Amino acid sequence: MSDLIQAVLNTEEKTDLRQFASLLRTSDKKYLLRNEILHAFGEYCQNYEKSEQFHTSSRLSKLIYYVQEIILVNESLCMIIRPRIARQEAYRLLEDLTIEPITPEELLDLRDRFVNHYHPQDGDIFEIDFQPFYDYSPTIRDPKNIGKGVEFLNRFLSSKLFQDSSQWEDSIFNFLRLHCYGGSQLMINERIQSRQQLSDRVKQALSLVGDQPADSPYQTFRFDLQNLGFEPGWGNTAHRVQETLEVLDRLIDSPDHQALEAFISRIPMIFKVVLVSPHGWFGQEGVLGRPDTGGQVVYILDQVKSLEQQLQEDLNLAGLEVLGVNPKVMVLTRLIPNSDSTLCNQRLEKIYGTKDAWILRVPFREFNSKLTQNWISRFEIWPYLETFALDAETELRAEFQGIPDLIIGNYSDGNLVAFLLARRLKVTQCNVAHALEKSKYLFSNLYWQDLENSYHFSLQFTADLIAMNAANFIISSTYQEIVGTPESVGQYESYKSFTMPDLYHVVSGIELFSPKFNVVPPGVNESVFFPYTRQGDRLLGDRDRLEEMLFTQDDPSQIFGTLDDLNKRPLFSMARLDRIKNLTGLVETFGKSTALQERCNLILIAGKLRTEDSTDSEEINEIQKLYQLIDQYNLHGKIRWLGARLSKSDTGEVYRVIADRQGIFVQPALFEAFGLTILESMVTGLPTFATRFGGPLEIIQNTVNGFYINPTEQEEIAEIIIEFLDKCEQNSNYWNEISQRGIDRVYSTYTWKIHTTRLLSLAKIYGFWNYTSQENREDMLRYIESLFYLLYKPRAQQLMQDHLTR
Ligand code: UDP
Ligand code: LCN
Repeated sequence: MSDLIQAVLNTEEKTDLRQFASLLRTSDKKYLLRNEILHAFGEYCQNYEKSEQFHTSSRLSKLIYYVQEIILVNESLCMIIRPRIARQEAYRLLEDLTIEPITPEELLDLRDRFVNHYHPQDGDIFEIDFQPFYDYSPTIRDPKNIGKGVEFLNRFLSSKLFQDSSQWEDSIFNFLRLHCYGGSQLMINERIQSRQQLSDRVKQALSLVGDQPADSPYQTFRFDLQNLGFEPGWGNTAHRVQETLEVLDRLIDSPDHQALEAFISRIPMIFKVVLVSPHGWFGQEGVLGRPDTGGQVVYILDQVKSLEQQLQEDLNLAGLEVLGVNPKVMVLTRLIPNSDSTLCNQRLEKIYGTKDAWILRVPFREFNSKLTQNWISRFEIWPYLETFALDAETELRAEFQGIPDLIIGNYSDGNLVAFLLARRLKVTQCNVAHALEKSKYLFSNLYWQDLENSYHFSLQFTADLIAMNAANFIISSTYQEIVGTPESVGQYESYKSFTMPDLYHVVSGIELFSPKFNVVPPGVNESVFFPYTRQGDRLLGDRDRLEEMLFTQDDPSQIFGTLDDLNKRPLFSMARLDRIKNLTGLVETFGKSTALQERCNLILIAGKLRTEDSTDSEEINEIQKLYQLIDQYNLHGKIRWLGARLSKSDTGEVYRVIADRQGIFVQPALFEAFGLTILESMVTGLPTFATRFGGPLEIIQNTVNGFYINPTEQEEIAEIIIEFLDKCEQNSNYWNEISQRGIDRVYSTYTWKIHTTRLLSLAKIYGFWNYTSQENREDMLRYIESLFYLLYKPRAQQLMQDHLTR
């Protein structure tokens, strides 16, 4: 990148750079983000009457395109440049146009200085640096391959392992001996004593099963195989056993990484899984749409069902029915004694549609009953998590009659608890972020001290660093969740280097090129959310009831507004009433556009209608703002706002009722980590307009199967929707085309079957590599523990003291 700067300095564009820099120096803004920089450059081009070609294609414009931030301190102008994904460089530009590189450490100091928290006279600040722990582990080279960790790891480690055939055969032999379930040995027994013997016996077993009819059940030749040294786990029929043995035979003779993956994926290694999600209202009914309870709950409940099914299928295929082996899945959450008519005060709740999957609720210890008896915001729960993990361990051991094989953490708090549990139980830890708050709140780290009372980011970001580094593998819903896009920084990427002034500097918080990252997007519950055209699967009674509720029913207790003209096209949105969901922005967009009001009715399902019914400050603010906007733009007669909490099946039907009227779905969030509502509306067949900031950018292919909108450009949103409506008028099939392509997109790419097959295969392969490569993570885990005990815990205890005095 310094080449690009140099290129600017070597041409007459140098004068432009000087003028642009001096313009910035005279402005009031001293910290500019990318949008503001682009905007300022646009203004510069206009004021200096620069050509369009200069604005968009000059060397300077290219340089500006890569600048993420500009910080003005005294006379120097610091540019933070992101020349490509997952890479950051910083330079200081002096008035005489001298350019100097800035080291990451200097940059952190500079940021501290910017907020007046730089005190070198008091000594150095604590630096967190994870890089040394990653220096000896393999890393991906090409940023394109970030998020495809397991493929890389397989290829890399296989080639190392296969170099020495005896070491390789030892590894697979020892690994096969490990497996047992409830005291019964699986895969191979003590009749096979060495790797040489394994190779011979595989050939004998192959000839034995080769003599059986392909579909003969495993039971019929089980004991013959046992005599040769083979226990259950190879397959449920002669054909399946033969296939598995053949893969192993090939692996022993001429190993290759694909065969290895195929073989490991067949070994029954996972029977009991825990999913951790402590903070929210976690239940199956009456919880969605509450503050802190949205997509994460939907994601986990759907994932559990699919996971149990997939585990059962895998175990049956492996032939474990003979041992009566069944999988068990537990969702670990907090028990909330004052549960506001939900089941969140019940210790165990069976998950519908499963055989043996449960919600296990463990209460926070009663430190301050005013708090721990009630729901408390996710930003306040940090002091309770360590004891929660300890209590949960006892309960999980009792429920499983042993320990789980895999622990999946969810969100910052669940990932921290997953780390504590996995460390104690020595079990594989998988992380799912859902949404990392750091990038959601602008300058959340730089001004953490001002935000601490409301958000306690010092605890959350420390917990994130601990959990993401400790995890054996991380699954993300999108690529950009890890490393962003060419224009924007990824959620994990934002942990790479940052300052928490006066607390610590993170010099290297996470290795983004680590193979621990894997993109595994979620799916959508296909029995609830399905195309509106599948009339036979819809219940007429529900349809009519919900149609009335959406458009005409008079029930002020949960519905606000009446519609003057029922024939207008419904413009629908549904979300929790968080600031970031920006439903108020959508109302404002609608309010400002008379053209939209002439053609559409706005239908919202969101939060609550009355501030007195909410205890969440963001929700209260949003409720007030919504009413204020409705009055300001006089939207009476044009908007319906439902503060109702619908059952899941009703939610599915609501989208379809909107689609019956050829409506559209708009998701206007300022940032959306993934966005399950987008999958739901698309699979229903609703043309979907969703924020371009976050996951929707990967889900939707713009103008093919949906549309991007920029939530900060309200006029433009209205224009995009109106253009769509115009096209629908010109071409009566246009709505159907977009609708069908949205449906196809979800079925081809976002299903739970794809998700869980991948997840289980990852869990097995990471388990295998952790065992065989004997990767020594203990040094990193000890470092992580010291962060937990010396940094996190004292701060959590301090917060607890604050709670006790409230
Ligand atoms: N949801 C709901 N009722 C509401 C609001 C949301 O049932 O009032 C559901 C919605 O159908 C979706 C989930 O909650 O399944 C929201 O997930 P998403 O990923 O869109 O956003 P999150 O709330 O997790 O940020
Ligand atoms: C949290 C979010 O904010 C959403 O964007 C995701 O879709 C949801 O979790 C499920 O991962």
